[in-house]
Amino acid sequence: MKTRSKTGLAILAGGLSFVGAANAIDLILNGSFEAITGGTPNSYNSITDGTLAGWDGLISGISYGFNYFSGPVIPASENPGLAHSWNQDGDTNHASGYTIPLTQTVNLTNGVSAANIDAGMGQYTFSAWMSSYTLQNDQPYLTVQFFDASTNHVGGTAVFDRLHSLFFTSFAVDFPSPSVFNDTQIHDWAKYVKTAAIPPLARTATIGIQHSPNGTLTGRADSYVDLVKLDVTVTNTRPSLESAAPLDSGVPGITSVKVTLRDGFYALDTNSVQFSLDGTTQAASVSKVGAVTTIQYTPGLLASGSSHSYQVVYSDNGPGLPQTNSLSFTVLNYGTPPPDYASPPGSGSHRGFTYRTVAVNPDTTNSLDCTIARAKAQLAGTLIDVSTQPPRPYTNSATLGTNADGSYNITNVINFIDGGATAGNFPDDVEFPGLEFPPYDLFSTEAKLYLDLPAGYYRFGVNSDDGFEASFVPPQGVAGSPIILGSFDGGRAANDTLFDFLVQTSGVYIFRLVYFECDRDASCELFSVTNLVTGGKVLINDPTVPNAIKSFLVIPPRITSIVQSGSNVNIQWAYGLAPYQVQFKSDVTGAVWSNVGTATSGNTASVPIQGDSGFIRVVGSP
Ligand SMILES: [Ca+2]
Ligand SMILES: [Ca+2]
Ligand SMILES: [Ca+2]
Ligand SMILES: [Ca+2]
Repeated sequence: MKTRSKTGLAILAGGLSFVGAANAIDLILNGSFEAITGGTPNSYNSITDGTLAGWDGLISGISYGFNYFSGPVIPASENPGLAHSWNQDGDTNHASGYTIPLTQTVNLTNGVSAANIDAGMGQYTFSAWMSSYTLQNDQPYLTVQFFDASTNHVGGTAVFDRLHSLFFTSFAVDFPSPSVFNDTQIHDWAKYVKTAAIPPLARTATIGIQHSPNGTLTGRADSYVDLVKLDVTVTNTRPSLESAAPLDSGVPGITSVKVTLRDGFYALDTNSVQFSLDGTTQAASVSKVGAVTTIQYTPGLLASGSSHSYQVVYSDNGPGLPQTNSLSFTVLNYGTPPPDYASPPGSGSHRGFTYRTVAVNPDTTNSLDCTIARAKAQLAGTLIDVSTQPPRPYTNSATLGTNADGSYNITNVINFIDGGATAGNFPDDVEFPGLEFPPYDLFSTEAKLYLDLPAGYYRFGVNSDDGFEASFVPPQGVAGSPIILGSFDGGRAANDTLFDFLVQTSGVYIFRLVYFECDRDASCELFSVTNLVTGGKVLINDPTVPNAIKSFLVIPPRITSIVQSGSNVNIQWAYGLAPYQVQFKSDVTGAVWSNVGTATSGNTASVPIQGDSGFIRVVGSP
């Protein structure tokens, strides 16, 4: 994705640190991080936890030549100097995970008079180069905020997040030509640029540099930043892009597109706004409050894994040409169970699900893989104990439930823990079924839930310590493979994995959750996210929550085999609750089914052939 701003003076997506103003003044002191002092000399020919004039907080540096990023260095035409900042922290104890920014506050009136700012004639161009360490997922995050003479916040907050494409212009390898943002160059040096009006009444601007709250932190932050600039100049400023969503990857299949634009000296003409999605003009809602115009459009369901672009074109009450902002996003991959995997909606009975636990003897000294494959073998009884002679499968040391397969019927929720008090998102955890003398290691569990799901788009989540795999499975007698929805294939502390799916046809679907524990703590929760925007979570089948998704223990009998044998047909069926009654009718429109034989607790029957055609069904107990 790229953001492109067009003005009457310059049309270039990247390559200019300011647009259309030859006399811009950079207000930032030491934005190239060349002269860090104090702290401790480090092995990268720079300083660790030093200070630098203008900046408030601790700062570490790395000299170019220690190239821990990917791709080329910042082009010489940008004058990157000899070093870049390595990490930055407003918290001198490093106790806050590098989320308290290193800051620099500048006086805007050093570049633009107060009268010009208040007339909307102060323009700023905020720019920086950002990269990160190739072996970790740390990322830098920059902000600029404006304050009036009484230090009240005015205007919006501009954010450069190296994880996101908003205000990204180009990678070093392409500079000064624009690049298409992508995740494969996530550790390359990338230039971000935003040009907009200084909000009227603003007197100071504060730049912040921190670790991206949208990334993960490993050890010391590797949030590489160089060439931070805040160029200001006087011009008749124009409206500019302030925010846009969605962006980049991982967007749900149902989403709403929202763009905000902020007026400059010239005001946006709301009647001029044109919005298009994937090249097609759409009737977006346009509203304006104060200086901010909001454009919103909600498309229908977007295909799994599909890529999209959207564009806003708008004019203002000045003499310039219309401006265009183009943005893009990609929908995450979501599962879609085939409609024939479902039993009819409302056909589930007896609230609950089955849960089966398989554990190795607690005093085993063997180590087992911490993987989904190990869990599936353990549940299938095929996991081999190599310490036995001859090697044979592990025996199950968990206490078996009363169902034929050793599972338990659970009537409420999956909110299990081994030995501890609480874990995950929901309190009131209980011990895993079948485990009575915690703590256990190296066990696996399987939950089977018959979920009554109205047609729609869903987000589920599993909070697990350690891993899991969630899938929809075809019922017996229906061809098809499991639809894998989400998984975590390894060890971790209790953490969420969210996954989306689409139900095309309302019905009762068979949902399988395989969970496994490796060592130390163990816990598992299964929940739905009731609101994709607010992220509210509800445990599946929670009897105390009216909008919880319902799970059932029983779905109607389903004939799995029908074979002629002389003057009979032999049928087999699965599911349902015994005793069963086989029934027949010769005409599909006939109202009356007649019983064939007497009720049976088995799963097979032989039905005499009557006439040229007929219909057979099996009815279970309520
Ligand atoms: Ca530098
Ligand atoms: Ca790190
Ligand atoms: Ca819990
Ligand atoms: Ca664990």
